[in-house]
Amino acid sequence: MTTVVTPGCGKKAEENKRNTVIYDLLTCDMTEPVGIGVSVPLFSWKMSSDEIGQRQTAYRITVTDEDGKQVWDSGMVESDDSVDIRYGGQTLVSSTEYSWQLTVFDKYGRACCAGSSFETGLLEEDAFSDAFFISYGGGADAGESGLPAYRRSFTLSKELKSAKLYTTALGVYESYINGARVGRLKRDGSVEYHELKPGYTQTDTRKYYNSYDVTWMLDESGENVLSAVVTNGWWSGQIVGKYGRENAYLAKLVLRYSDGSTETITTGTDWKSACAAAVTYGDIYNGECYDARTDLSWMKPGFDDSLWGAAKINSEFNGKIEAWKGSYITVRKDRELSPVSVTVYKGTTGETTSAYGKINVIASYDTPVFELDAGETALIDLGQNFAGREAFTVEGESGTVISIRHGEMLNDNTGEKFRGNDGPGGSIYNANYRAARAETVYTLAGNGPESYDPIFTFYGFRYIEITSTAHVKFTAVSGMVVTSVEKDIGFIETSDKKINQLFSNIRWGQYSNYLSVPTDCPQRDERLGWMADTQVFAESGCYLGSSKSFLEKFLVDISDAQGADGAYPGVSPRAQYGNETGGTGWADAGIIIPYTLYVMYDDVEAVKSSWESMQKYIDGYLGSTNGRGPKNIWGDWLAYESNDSEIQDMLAAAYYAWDAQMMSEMAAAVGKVSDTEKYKALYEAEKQYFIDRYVKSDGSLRRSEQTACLYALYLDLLPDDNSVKKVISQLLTNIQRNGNRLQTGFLGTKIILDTLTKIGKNDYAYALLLQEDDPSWLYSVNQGATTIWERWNSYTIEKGFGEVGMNSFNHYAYGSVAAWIFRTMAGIGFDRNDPGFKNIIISPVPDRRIRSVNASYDSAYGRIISGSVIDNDSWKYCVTVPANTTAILRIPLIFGSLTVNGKGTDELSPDTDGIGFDGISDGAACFRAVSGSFVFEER
Ligand code: RAM
Repeated sequence: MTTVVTPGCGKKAEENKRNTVIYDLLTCDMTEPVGIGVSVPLFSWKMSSDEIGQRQTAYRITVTDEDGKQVWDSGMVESDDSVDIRYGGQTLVSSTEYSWQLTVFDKYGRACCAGSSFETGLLEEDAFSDAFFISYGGGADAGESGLPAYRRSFTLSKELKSAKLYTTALGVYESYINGARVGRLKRDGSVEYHELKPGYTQTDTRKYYNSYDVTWMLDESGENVLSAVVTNGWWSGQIVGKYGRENAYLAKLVLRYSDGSTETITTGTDWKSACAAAVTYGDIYNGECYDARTDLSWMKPGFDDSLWGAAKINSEFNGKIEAWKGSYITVRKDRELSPVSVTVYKGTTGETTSAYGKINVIASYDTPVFELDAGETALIDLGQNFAGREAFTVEGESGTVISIRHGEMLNDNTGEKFRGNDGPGGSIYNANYRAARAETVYTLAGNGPESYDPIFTFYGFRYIEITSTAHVKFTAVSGMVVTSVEKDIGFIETSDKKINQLFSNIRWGQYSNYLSVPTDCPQRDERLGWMADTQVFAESGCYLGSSKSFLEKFLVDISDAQGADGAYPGVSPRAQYGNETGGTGWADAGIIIPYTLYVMYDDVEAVKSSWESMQKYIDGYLGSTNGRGPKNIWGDWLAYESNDSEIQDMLAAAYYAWDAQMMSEMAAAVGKVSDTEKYKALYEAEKQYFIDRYVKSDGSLRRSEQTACLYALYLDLLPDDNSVKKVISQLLTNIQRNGNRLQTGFLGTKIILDTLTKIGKNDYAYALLLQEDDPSWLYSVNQGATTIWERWNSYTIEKGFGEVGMNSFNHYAYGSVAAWIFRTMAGIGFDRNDPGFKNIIISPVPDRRIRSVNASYDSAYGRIISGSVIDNDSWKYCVTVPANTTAILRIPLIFGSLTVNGKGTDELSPDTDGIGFDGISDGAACFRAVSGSFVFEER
């Protein structure tokens, strides 16, 4: 059922002339999900209106099943809640499509209706008790080079009503029906494919299954074939330390016939297997090999599989199999990349003992239509660093092998070795991938143009280099962006091109690193759920792209990875580095992420579901440290200043205090009164612990590194105003001494601009943001970055490449600045006391160097829009507060006079203008507003 939006339905339709609509109906944070695994779905929606002060006064939800039978009527609920409303009806039945109808009553009591749907997955605990993971069982084909394929042929015996397919694997898999890749048929007729299934979860603990309605894919009149191919993925690949021995597939196909009968096909020894796949190798780190000459008739009906052996049962996995959770990994078609240049080269010139020389260019093209001979290399620049894969169309003789290498950067100049180059100037640099081979190898079928893209792997790259064993002609090449970020929700454009580039770099960092789990980087032999990277970026991620269900899923990974002592590891799911647990700033992600979801999306459910795990960490693990807090492992990672044990001790106490503060707020949000007090007291105790050890008798801090000062100020860990003044002066002196440059690593950078804003030093914040020397955000922009780098100077035009051991060009941690840009430059902030932007803190701070700023943010309650223009003698700031929300505004008084929607502040009437003046405080005019659009002008 489509999300139909009918303003003013029912009796009162006539009256509702105003433009009030209900939109974005979500079930469990997804639009019309198929295969939800919960018995209590959550419903959300948004309201938009051009009427001042429009809001929801009540709602009513009814849910009906496939037969039109009502299974829930919430009745009229007087409430302005529209996020995560819990289902309260009859027990839901597996594999059933439900539709829900929503009536929202506005401030006049007028009705506004909309509808949506969801489909349940397999809700029974033992849903897969009759299905088994199957692996290759051996047989006559054992010498073949293809990966094992699995097939099961069946004939529909009666008229089909529906066919639902539930599948998962040990390894990354694809299912096919009659040769076609299984996907979700959308209402517009397009097919949505889910990539890299079943995604990354704690390898031994949990697998998610995918649900598809495949009725449309089956042939009712004859034989059908369900088949699958499974690759290493996050099961037997190096990324999980080669955990699993054999890859395996699991499926359950539920066929419902029109006569009411049901038939179920499940994986077991009645399935056939053979080394028959065209994919000969598939691995996350290393890439994919594909032989297009492979006869794939086995995927289709009519194939005689009598020579195939029986599949064997694989019992390596003893964890849980659950319905898919989180956002899907998909190809962002709206972000498909076309090459910006194609260069063909042959060999090198000018090689010396100290330099690789330069590539010897023989042709260049501005479209991806080109020919290539053996011995030549085509270098393609996709113009943007990203995670995903290439797609291409090629013609050539059967058996010709093309190999594709990937890189984020090009070697520079004449390939001087002392600059860190790993090849001739102009060729791909990928020494920073370390042990990840990251290569596509494709063998041509040779029967006319053939198209291909490797779907069992992903690369982090901007450039590809193609070589071929014989003459080939390419007619298309593109970059396919693979990500868990389903849609962008926050936008900013300013008059400053470099800031815009920075912003774009951060967004691409999110696409690239929100991929099944939040990763550190998408290219080298790592790509892991590093927890500090995740926590420092989480708020920015929630501003930029839809992150709620993605991070909620990660919370499951986090608690699966948690140790028996309550310590969270440095990476979740636990893989390589999994034994480094309880590290300051890394382990604390277990509390910071639920908190971030709570403040950004009003996600109380995330708090509730993580509560036990969070308590295990704070009460259990941290509680046993006698007040010192988490362990010193990485500290303020990659800081330019000292990151010694005393600094790390200070950070440990600060994070412990912060954890307590967040727990206290979250306890209040879920109605745990005694816990609220308990954690408040814990915060105070930790504050005292910090003061006793790190604040000197004159009030200053024992250490004046930026990160030490920042945490003390940000978390209010200082004893009195005098001490605050002293530490502010230590911080500012440090920044000045360093020429207005930050010296912070991952942990300090997250809070540096927010802290400067908090202490009223926005001039310093802007100075750091607009700084162009090393280290600074714009420094890497000036070095040509299209994503955020692991180090501020991962590459410099002056000196070349940074230390190869740890030098990612797509590491989003320093992108944590996006949250400050939204909050301060655009003025769109959440209110900790009424989170999820239900009440919005609008507090823009302009800087004359950035003439205009235009931003919007699709919050959980609707779209907030802000725009501003400043020049020498005037400033104009416009903001839209969405329906069913309120706002507190602080408008800095920069010029003499201020008007609001053309009126003086004293002429405003909250009733008619939707905004009331609250007076002046600290140089800003303060207001309270209901929904509406407001224009502030100063001259
Ligand atoms: C690196 C990762 C990550 C960081 C850890 C400590 O290997 O890339 O960014 O969190 O180290």
